[in-house]
Amino acid sequence: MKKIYTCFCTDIIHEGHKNIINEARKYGEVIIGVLCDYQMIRYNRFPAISFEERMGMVKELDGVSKVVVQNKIMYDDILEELRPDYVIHGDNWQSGPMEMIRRNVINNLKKYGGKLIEVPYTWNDSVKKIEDISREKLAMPEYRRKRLKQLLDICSIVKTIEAHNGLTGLIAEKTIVEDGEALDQFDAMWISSLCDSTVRGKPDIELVDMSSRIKTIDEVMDVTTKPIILDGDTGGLIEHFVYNVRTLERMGVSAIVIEDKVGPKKNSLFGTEVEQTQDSIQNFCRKIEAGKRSQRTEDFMIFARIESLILEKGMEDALMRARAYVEAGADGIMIHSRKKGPEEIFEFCDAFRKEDKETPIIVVPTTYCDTYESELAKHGINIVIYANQLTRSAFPAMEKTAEMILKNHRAREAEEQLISFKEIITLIDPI
Ligand code: SPV
Ligand code: MG
Repeated sequence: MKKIYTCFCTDIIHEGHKNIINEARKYGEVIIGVLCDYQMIRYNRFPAISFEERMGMVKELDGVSKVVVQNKIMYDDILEELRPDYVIHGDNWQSGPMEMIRRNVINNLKKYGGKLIEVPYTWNDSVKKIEDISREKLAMPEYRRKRLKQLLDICSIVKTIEAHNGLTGLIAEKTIVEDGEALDQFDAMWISSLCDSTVRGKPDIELVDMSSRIKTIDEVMDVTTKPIILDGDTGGLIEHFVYNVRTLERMGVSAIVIEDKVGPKKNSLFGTEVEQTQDSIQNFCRKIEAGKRSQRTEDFMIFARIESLILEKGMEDALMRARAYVEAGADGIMIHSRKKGPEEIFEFCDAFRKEDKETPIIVVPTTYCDTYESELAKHGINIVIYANQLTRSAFPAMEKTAEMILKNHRAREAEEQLISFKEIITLIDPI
């Protein structure tokens, strides 16, 4: 009996999958690989059901002889292990980022004389509806909210990018790259106070109020499924903070970061160039405690952001505050720095990790941008936030275009550096 293999990277079975199995059965016994969670979130989307449930779902299918775990998106290991006579796949991977995986399969099959069978990809209204419902489920508050905690369990470092409207949300949601060995995408989104203020032409001094910030979150949520971390500035008055925690939790936000400064705060990237006052440990702990008391689910997190290094108060102050904030119930510590190198961040993390192995550490490597994610992870950092790069790349591009049109008295010259609207709207899903 010949062996035929396919990998399922899905949390829902529709006629397309059944069609693959029916075709496969014509060639021999059907073995299905279920892609592990970590690889699934890099390659596709976050699974709406657990890995065990996905295994069970595939095991129940008619015509399947064996179900195995596929641990990597590339097929080298699994084909070496199983040596199937055939691999079967839909023909939808002949272009785009998945093409790299197809090439990998062909090369591996060549090694021992296996063959690739491609069947027409099943895409019709009913399959589209099932896929849409499955994706939309991920956008629902109860699914989205808990996803950050799930990601912290699965990923060595959760990659987070700033989004401040529907379009930047779509970029965060849909940008996917391949580097010849793997596919990659962002895990979560950061709603930055700096960018949310800047795109409105306002300073980052807690001037844009919570109602406006909530409108931004809603706009981003409307077109995305990835989890959201809100930059909550100082958190405001404790009496207001507790209400805002409830609202954010209900909306499906996963975490709020509050910084230990007295409002209205100024942006940390100004450091000591402007007058900024750090909150007392006691008062900030009361805010954390009140916020934690007010939330209603286990999913929502409050991260405490320490400004001691920004305000040049020293490492000991930062560590003392970290201890106190965790004690008060903070679910994570954001440590911020505006140094060009990561040394002081690493010093903090190494010292903190000696005492506390569990509490997530969050960093914002804007000034120390040379540092790779793998180095951050080595120092026990769990979440990296690229807090403003999308806004900073859009601004000079827009300014240059405006200048070109003014100088040339027409748009022809600017056209060279523009993409067509057709390309932009491919991001937008039709209903
Ligand atoms: C933000 O993105 O608004 C932040 C990070 O708070 S920073 O601008 O570096 O302070
Ligand atoms: Mg901010």
